[in-house]
Amino acid sequence: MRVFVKFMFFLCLATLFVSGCGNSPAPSSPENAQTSSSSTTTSKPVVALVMKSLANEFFQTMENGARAHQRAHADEYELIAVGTKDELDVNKQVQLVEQMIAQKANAIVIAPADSKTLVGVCKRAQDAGIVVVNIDNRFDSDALAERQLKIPFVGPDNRKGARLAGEYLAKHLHPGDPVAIIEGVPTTFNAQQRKLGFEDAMQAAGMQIVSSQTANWEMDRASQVVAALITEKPEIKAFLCANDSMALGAVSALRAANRLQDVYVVGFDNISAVQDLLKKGEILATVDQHADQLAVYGIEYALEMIKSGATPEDRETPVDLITAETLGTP
Ligand code: ALL
Repeated sequence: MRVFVKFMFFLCLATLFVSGCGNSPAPSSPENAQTSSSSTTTSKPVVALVMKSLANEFFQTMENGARAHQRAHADEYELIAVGTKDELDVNKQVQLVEQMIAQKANAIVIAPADSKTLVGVCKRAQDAGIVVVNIDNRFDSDALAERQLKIPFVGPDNRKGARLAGEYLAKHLHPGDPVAIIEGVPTTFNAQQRKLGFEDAMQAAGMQIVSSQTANWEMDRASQVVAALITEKPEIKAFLCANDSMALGAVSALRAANRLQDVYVVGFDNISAVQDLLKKGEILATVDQHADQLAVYGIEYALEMIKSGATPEDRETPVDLITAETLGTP
């Protein structure tokens, strides 16, 4: 029976590429399910990687890393990789998890767009016998406890990562200098932690945080927020951005205001789009959280859990400071 269900599942996925299937999303849209598979009938476990905005290079890198891992372990599992169109589409992510439950994936590896909202649907997945692994952005511990849920987390210490970038920035500033924080989506644990890490570093070095505002992880929003701030508070000496998309937005606003030479920007993620700017000194630092490996660690956990039935401990993944020096720029 199970083999038949899996057969129907893959048949359905194959059909997607030709005609669409039920109310599943259309092929080649960001949220579309694309399976890395060499056969259509299999008894291999199916792992679903559920990401956030595929418009963000961070998640494209994550997906590429996961696909490369699947190709190297093609005899061990099948991979479905899905994501949303933009950073705030939490409901779409809930639907994607529901879709993976309906398709009877064996495991769901999820980077939640919101630390609380996704907990309910992940509980439904677990109740349906699906292994769930939380990567990148940690679920809210109270929301998990309320539902008596145990889901292992695989991801970095975001506070530590942000502190690294803040400490490096502090060496380029003078005590008392005014700085601003550009936050990610405030309902995500990693955005909250990065804000705390930036604050730790700025307070320790005696800087003055004159503003802390969200730009929801998004480049365009960050550009607007920074443009407004630099007009309102032209004395700001640095913007600490909780991801690189927002650091890129900050740079574009500062360039437009002709302030790029005298205001520092730091980011988080080490996406390739910031590399040139780091080398040119337009972004001072970022933090590599190894997007290509993050999902891979989660997938390995999921495969282990499918085999053993046990829930492993949380696993901390590395964060590294990236600057023009670490990139080898003279
Ligand atoms: C977080 C990631 C990245 C990313 C952001 C945008 O969960 O850790 O820093 O830029 O999501 O969705």
